[in-house]
Amino acid sequence: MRPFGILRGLLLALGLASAAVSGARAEDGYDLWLRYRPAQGSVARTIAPSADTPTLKVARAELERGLAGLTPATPTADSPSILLGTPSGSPAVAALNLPLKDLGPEGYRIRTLPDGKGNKITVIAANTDIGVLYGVFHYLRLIQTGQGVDMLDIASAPKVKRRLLNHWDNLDGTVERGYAGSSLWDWWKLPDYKDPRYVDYARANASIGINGTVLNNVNAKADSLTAPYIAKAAALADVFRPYGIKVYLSARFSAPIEIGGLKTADPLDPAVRAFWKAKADEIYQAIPDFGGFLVKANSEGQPGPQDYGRTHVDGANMLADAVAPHGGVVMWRAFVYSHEQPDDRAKQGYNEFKPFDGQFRDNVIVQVKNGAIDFQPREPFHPLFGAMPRTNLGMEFQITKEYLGFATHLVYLGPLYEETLKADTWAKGQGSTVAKVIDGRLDGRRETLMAGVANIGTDRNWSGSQFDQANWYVFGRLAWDPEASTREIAADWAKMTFSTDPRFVAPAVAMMMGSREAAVDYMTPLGLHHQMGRSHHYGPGPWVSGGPRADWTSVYYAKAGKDGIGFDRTATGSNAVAQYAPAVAARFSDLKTIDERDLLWFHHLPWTYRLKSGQTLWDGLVIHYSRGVAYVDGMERTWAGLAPYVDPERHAQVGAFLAIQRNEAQWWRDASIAYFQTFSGLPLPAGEKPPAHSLEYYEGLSFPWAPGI
Ligand code: BDP
Repeated sequence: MRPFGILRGLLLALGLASAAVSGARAEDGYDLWLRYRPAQGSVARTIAPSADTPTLKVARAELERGLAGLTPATPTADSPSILLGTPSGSPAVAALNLPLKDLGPEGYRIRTLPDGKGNKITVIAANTDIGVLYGVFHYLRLIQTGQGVDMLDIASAPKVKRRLLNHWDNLDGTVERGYAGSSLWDWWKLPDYKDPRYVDYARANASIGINGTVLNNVNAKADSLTAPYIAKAAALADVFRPYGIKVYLSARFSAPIEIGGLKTADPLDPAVRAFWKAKADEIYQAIPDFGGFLVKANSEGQPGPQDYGRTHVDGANMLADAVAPHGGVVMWRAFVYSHEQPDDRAKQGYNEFKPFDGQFRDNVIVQVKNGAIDFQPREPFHPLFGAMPRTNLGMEFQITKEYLGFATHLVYLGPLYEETLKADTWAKGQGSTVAKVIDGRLDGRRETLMAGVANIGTDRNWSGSQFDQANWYVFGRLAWDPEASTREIAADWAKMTFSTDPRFVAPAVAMMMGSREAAVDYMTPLGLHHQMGRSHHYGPGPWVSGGPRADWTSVYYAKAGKDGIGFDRTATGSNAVAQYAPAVAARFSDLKTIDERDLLWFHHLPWTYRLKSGQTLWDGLVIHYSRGVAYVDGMERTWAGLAPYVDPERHAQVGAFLAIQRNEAQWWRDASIAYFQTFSGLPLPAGEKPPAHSLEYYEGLSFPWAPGI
């Protein structure tokens, strides 16, 4: 060995040795929550042979991989063993007669039993292979989170049938509203080259129960439906299939014209109907378990049935008929609002869809965003939830943080999702929560859906930041169980992703749980909404006005003036409240009963209006902005103190991002105060610092290269 080589070897050895001591070797986040680092208190196990189907093979491989990492000791002859399988595939499992009937096609049971030879055996059983895989991930999670696995009796089944990611990925590799690099899908090299990363994508999704993926942007190109692109999608479907993940495609409504040589896309035209039938047949030929189509129609300039004087029902049912013989579905988005329509944009989705309740085919799911505007930091639940009992209604959440600071703000979205799911629609009296609409219980619906707009790209850490992985994670876990606790999910994630040490977990989870409210505070407190920069949606832009349409401006939503601020959606204003059940409408309408978090969403109030705290509205606003900034300060301090528990690479990245967030939170506060003060004309409350710059300075900032457009 040359002298340099010896030195390098020595350094490497030293480096490894010291990393081993601190238990914190360099990591870049690629492994997500599936790191499988040695855990405490677990034992090595042997795995009994099981049937050799593709899914059981990956289940077994995952278990081996997990156990090898988590419990590196070599199994001995008397190590307890694990049995995997289904009653139909494994006589050993069948002989146990475990209660599996109520667990459906994806549920599982994990039970520890005596093996008859003085030892124990843990059985992971399900009705189908994919249930077994989900059970394996649950079992590994127990070890990863430091829970005992000696005596288990666990059963779990998903409450929502379709748990989908929606990728807003374009064929040129860009991702609309994506902040994590380029699209994972290398369309150009597919189908011949399948990036090994696709397997890790599938593993990660399966580990949280996600069972479908819409590969392309809702602002779709018809090319995705041509033969070469169907072959590419089929290649991805082949990779994902063993992991229980079905492929879906966004369909451009005008495809019959663009790729079918027709003069029209009128859904009642026989040639158009024949085009879609043939197209569906062609896709199912290549992808027998294809999930179906997602459609954005007559929304933000996308083509749709209304272009031909037809309705959403005509369009959706026509596509539904094309995929029905193959068992497919159509997810038809309710995110519609029209330029020509002078009415409050918040009302338009409901107005367009509610009259069609009961008219959509059984294999149509109307996919509704969580709120009536557009994924804002806070929105009241969408009034369509609870209002269409004879229609399958699916939830669309945004995981990518278009309106919540992109990838660099630490904002855990669990509480946002939970707030919506727990909201009471009162559709059938008290307790008619959005969660019950989504999982089908409220109206006895079986075709159920939760979709999340993905935050995944080619960044090594997948999501653009370490903590944004938690948003992917919590989405999957909530889609499995919309009533799960997002605090517990945060704790699981933090333990699996970083450390099980309670000195890490408690402060990290506390920090995560308050982070969304902090973002609301420094961006849009007290029910304000849509105050971001124009088009890229980066940073504050409360002054945004003019341009092609009023409802793309900030001033339309805040309605700030000398007389006050806020959008009157009560009976004296747009009366959007009337779209909710009477009990809900009454609560939102009445200043005495409305939760102040929604105040300016529903009310236009004078600057001197008294909040419940006794502060004036103006003072309260300023104090909320500052509180948000202070929370980020606190996160920076907390994170600095967590260095002993986190590898240096990820610790440094999170720290650097928190510094960005701190500056941007201050920017949001200062710019918003500088702007709104020109209307309130009031001084800042005592002790509040004036904005660092003039309003002109903030208005003059421009970001032509902001990501995600
Ligand atoms: C908005 C996004 C836009 C999407 C649209 C949608 O700004 O890029 O196309 O939603 O959901 O939030 O269709």
